[in-house]
Amino acid sequence: MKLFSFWRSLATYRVRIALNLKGLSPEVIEVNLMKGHQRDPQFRAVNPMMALPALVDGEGPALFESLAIIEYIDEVHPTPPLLPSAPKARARVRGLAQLVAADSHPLIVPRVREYLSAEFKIDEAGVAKWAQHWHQAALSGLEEHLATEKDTGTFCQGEQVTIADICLASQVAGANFFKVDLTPYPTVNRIAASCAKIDAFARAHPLKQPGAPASV
Ligand SMILES: N[C@@H](CCC(=O)N[C@@H](CS)C(=O)NCC(=O)O)C(=O)O
Repeated sequence: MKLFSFWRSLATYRVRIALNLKGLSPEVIEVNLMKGHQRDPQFRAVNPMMALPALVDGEGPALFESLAIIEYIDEVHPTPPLLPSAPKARARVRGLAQLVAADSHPLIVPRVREYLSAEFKIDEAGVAKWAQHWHQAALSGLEEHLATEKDTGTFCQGEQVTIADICLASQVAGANFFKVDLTPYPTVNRIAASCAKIDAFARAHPLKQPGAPASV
């Protein structure tokens, strides 16, 4: 198994957590997003969207999109399960996960920030404000769901670690990268702290990966 990865990639962080939870250790191939290596022809042949992560399991082509990869890992290695069994609980977990991975994260990835600055001449402070805004939108949505819904427990869905917790952890790591104040989101913070105590989450953290700085 080969994982195309970069320390700072939040989507790859999600997949690393899932792999760790399942006890899988793929070979890691670095694609340096800060040097634009995702646009090199060799990686474009792996993932035409020129985005991380990509996972090759046995024969290619590579799998792409973090949530699709995580569900694949969960289907092939069902223990421990990353989705609850009840249909409504599964939909809630997928909804919380997509709030992060589909509604917020795509707005703050390098290609979007680079386009804002190159095409619209938005300065560094403006791009940071943009990223903070979309982080806050997702964090507010998560907080409202998690603080008010009875299914919330130690984790997003009761006592089971699910794909929603994986996504929540990536949202909080990204918020820290972009210096977003997390105090208005106490339930998100509490669940992120519970996740951080689990070795599979701790080892997967962006700042624990080869090439990462001590802090950002
Ligand atoms: N929706 C995708 C996001 C993929 C994505 O945009 N990944 C970022 C890193 S977290 C990336 O590689 N971006 C490259 C770029 O924006 O140029 C997923 O969840 O896998």
